[in-house]
Amino acid sequence: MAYELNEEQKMIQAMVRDFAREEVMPGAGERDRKKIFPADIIKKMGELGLMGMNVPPEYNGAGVDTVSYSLALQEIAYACASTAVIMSVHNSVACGPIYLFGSDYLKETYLKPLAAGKKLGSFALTEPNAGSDPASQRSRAVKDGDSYIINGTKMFITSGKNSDITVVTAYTDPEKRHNGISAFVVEKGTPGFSVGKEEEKMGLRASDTVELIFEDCRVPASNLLGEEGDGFKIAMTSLDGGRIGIASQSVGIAQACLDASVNYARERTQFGRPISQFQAIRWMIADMATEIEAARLLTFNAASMRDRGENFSAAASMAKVFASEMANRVAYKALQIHGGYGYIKEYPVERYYRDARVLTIYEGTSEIQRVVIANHVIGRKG
Ligand code: COS
Repeated sequence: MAYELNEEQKMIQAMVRDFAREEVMPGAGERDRKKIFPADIIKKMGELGLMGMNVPPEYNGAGVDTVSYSLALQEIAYACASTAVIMSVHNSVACGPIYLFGSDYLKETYLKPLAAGKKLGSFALTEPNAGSDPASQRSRAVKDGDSYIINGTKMFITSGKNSDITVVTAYTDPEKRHNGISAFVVEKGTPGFSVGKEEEKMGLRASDTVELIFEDCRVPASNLLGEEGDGFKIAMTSLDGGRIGIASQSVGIAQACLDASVNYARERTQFGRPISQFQAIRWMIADMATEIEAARLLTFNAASMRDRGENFSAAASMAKVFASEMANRVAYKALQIHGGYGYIKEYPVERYYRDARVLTIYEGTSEIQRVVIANHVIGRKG
């Protein structure tokens, strides 16, 4: 690999690879078919330090860098993409904003159990009419004494049903548009906060995606993240990190597609020889391997920039758009190489193909990533 890992990064990669292949991979197909949330696996991941990877040890995190986080996510995604998205959302957009913007009180109360893996986190920004354009959200939070009263409906929330703590955005001052959105930490069980419809998805079926409903939900004013009006920037900053997570998930799924294809092509004999000896298959595999390597390097680049404290927004978008689209091309080829066997559930590529599809959609569509990249390269006004 062109990217040189240090000893700690190599150790984390090896540890997570062993865990993922021994404990996460075996049940992945069944969890997908039966929509079983991987609760026991998430618990073990907490014990291994995978649920607060970039959070310092003083808040129960592992305190490792973003490159290590990416390596770990790639390994989990290789084994089970559903488990990987739960891990990514928890680390990047639940622990992330509380660590970066939360008061000491919020860190003590919510970040510590999240980073220890004792509680699970989710992130509620999207609404039925506000996906790519989060500023068009309608949720409202009105100050009332020492509390805020939140009303609104959030949609497509990963882990919304199984999480204990949610970071939620709502307008405190709709007149101010971007600068009128605030972010709050809301606990499961808070009166007025309930889980609505659960979606029936094409892929990532072991991870729940739900509607969250806030009806006169009263949260203490101390659960405000940052200041009133910081919500949009908190969400955008968190999503920058989240996009490195999704790029890593994409690389993991694609690597699983490649390895499955190489194994299959060596075993499958047609016209008297293994199909791995036919140029049509060899070239597909060569392209898959090359694209995966390119995506991995873009992902490590964005992660390293974050670790060095540089502005990594555009780099994260580049990694996300390239890796997610790459994973779809690679999954398509993997299924093609498997022929009819790729289309049935006995082989895992059928699941990889379905799981890969959402990668170009969630945490910012490919179109949004190109907006971010173009703004960076050309400037907002050209
Ligand atoms: N980090 C910090 N601040 C950011 C930021 C970032 N990555 N991106 C934008 N901001 C700030 C801007 O600097 C601007 O601040 P000022 O008002 O102080 O100048 C403010 O946020 C508004 O930015 P902008 O005018 O660019 O906002 P737009 O509404 O035009 O949208 C995009 C910008 C499209 C990039 C943004 O809305 C986006 O990422 N949308 C996709 C959201 C998404 O990923 N949804 C998926 C569901 S969440 S799982």
